[in-house]
Amino acid sequence: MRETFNNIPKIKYEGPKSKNPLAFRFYNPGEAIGGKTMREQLKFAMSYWHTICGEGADMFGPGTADKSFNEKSPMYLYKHKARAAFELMDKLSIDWFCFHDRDIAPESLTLAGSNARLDEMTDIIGDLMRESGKKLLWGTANLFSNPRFMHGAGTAANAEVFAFAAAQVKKALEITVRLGGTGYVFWGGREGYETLLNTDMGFEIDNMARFLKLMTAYGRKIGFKGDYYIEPKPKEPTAHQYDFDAASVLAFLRKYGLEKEIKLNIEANHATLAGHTFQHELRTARENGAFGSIDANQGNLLLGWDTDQFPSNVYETAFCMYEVIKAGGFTNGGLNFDAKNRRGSYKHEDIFKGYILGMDSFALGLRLAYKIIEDGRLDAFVENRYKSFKTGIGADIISGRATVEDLEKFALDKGDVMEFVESGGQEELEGIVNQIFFAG
Ligand code: XUL
Ligand code: CO
Repeated sequence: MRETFNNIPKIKYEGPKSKNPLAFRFYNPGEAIGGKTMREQLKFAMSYWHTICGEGADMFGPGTADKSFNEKSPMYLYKHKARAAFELMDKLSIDWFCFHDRDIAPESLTLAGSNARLDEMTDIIGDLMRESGKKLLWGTANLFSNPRFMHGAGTAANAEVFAFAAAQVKKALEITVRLGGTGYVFWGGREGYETLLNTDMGFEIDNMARFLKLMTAYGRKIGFKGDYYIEPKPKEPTAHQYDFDAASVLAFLRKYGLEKEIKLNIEANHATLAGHTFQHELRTARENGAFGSIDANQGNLLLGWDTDQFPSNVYETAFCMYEVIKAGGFTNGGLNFDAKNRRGSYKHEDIFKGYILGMDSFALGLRLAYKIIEDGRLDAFVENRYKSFKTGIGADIISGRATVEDLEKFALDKGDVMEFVESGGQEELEGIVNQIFFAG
């Protein structure tokens, strides 16, 4: 088959000292860490939209990267994109991918026409998957680009748009099932508002729940066995997105009885846009039994929008992998690089360098997370910090035996409790982290 990235070799692991820009320095797919290979632990996925479709357009100018692959007719172009996607995954040893319906097949003038194109491309992608052994981590529907979705999809002010969105997700679920997808993502797209002056917020959120109930039930009816995820995001494109962060999505799911059916897909840059750390969002998901999958990227903290950069911050990847390990690892989820090259990194080889950076950063993160756990000082500090709840009055609080009167008697007897209060030790702990990371 004709190669698309013909100047790029298969990327190999060459070790930390390699100066080859097209080699992994830390990601060694077959190496075992924590009883599983890095490949199994990290479950890297390619995002079809950024990687195969995104050309780097911004508010001030068109794209700089050529993803037209010298093809003129739309369906030839999308067939070429599919081959390029599988070539790229093969060369980077990426086993999984994720797509929106409109990434894999161009939209036609009618829904029926769009569905026919999707059917054709699904067959082609299915063949490429069988030949290569690559797998679909999750599918989703693009309910935000077409102008009909300007006021949202499930939360649109028009029932006609709600119906169209449902039909589009129905098809996206069907192709996800046909391709054996292990997940399906609901990212809120334009589900939110610009101003409350024109918005019935309660009604829109009720409709969002109606939409999700209909669609999740339909997926199960046609045999979808994987996980459903909501991907929280606080803003962009709308000023206020209903799926603001992990905690607000969990409250929404519980209000409408959807918490058993839908987990969370946590994205690093969405976390920071919400004013949280990536680890905070992962911890919130994990503590609520809702941890599912990850959109791996990194924001520019000086900017107020979703820059979707390839991750390079190893502190972030280490504490992300710490949460993943504590959650018991991925089941149906994985690490999807919802990340794109900077507009100035416009060459095909820059895509590979972006993925190499992201995969190496997560490989380092995985190695460092295990070091933190093996070192044990951080976990021991936290465990020890709450030790007063193990015995005496603390144990009575936990078991529910202690009454308010008991607590008052205890406090009166003690007189003052300041002598029991210990240091939070933040600086000591941050120093320990640096020691674990850099002392070899
Ligand atoms: C948008 C975003 C989406 C979802 C899938 O910020 O993250 O690409 O991951 O719709
Ligand atoms: Co995302």
